[in-house]
Amino acid sequence: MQELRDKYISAIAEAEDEAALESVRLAAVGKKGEVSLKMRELGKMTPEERQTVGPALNALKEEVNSAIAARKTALADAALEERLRAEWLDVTLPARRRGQGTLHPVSQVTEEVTAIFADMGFAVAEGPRVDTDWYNFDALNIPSHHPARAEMDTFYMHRAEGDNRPPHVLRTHTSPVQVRTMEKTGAPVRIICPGGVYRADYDQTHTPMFHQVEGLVVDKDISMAHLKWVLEEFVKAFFNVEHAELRFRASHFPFTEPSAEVDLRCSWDKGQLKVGEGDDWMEILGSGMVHPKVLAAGGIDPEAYQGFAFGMGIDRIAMLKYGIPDLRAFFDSDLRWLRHYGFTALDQPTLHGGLAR
Ligand code: 2NL
Repeated sequence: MQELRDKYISAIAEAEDEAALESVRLAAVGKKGEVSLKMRELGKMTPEERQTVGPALNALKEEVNSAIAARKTALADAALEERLRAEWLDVTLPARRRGQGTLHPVSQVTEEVTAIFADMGFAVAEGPRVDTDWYNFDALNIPSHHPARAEMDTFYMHRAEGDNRPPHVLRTHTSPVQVRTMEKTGAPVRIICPGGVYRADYDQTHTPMFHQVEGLVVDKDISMAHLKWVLEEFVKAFFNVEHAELRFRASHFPFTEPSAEVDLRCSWDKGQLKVGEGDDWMEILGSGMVHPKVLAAGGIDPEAYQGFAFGMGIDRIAMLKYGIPDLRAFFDSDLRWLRHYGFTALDQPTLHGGLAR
């Protein structure tokens, strides 16, 4: 009995896999197994013999079965360990081969503009693309009857029949983000707001979604001189030139007073733009001193604070800087275009690393 036990216990310990273990089980306690056959011999024994051998065989059978179960668990654990080792995967590795994807010029230029203004102490503010018509229009001194409201070709969100609340709109500029920021933080404010905006317009030079960056500075004793310096610094850094000349042309926006459109001295040589020299002027942005009503709408006392603001088209300045001829191609998702005009994702613009490539 002891021999039988030692034989099977060591066979179980030596079984390398489930199949080997199953053969040991059949040889020991299967229908024709050695232990089972011994149990069948109990009938031929005397009652006295049976009383000692019977319980001993039962105990042996039980010991063999539980040793098999334990070995089975150990084998399964080892198999799992092995699988985990063999199938180990570094999920932090890039999913695609490097160098396949590129940064869209809009993303690249947004990063460039952000780096330049961040260096001058501006924070980036973001907000919803669907907003109330109060934030998009009324707060910006554009009341319902104002022609700009019609001119802006606004996309209005649908309201259920009988729902007479004022509508939500797709923001037509990023100004509502600036109003929200004034409300939230109060003065002083020093932010830029880059992002997508929407107007129902589609032709050679307009797409129904495009990108804008607006800037807002509110503090005590802010004047147009500050605006002029900030914009000059921006233009020099953005176009990588030592010298830039700006021309402020009187204009009109509902949200600024006075207002100015800003032109940049440049030349066009064989379709190549040169900034800071030449006899041409190119309009690059709109700007002005924040209208007192807009400050008040943002919860800021216009008697105590002033501000300047400006807005420009990201897609447009991207076209100028990188010589991209057609605006509509920006939003076609054509891989050949993206590979041609795209930027390396791991080569982000920084002021110290250089903005132009
Ligand atoms: C343009 C002109 C401009 C602003 C945007 C602004 C925002 C607030 C208050 C006052 Cl919250 N002004 N933004 C001001 C002047 C011009 O954009 O031609 N954009 C492409």
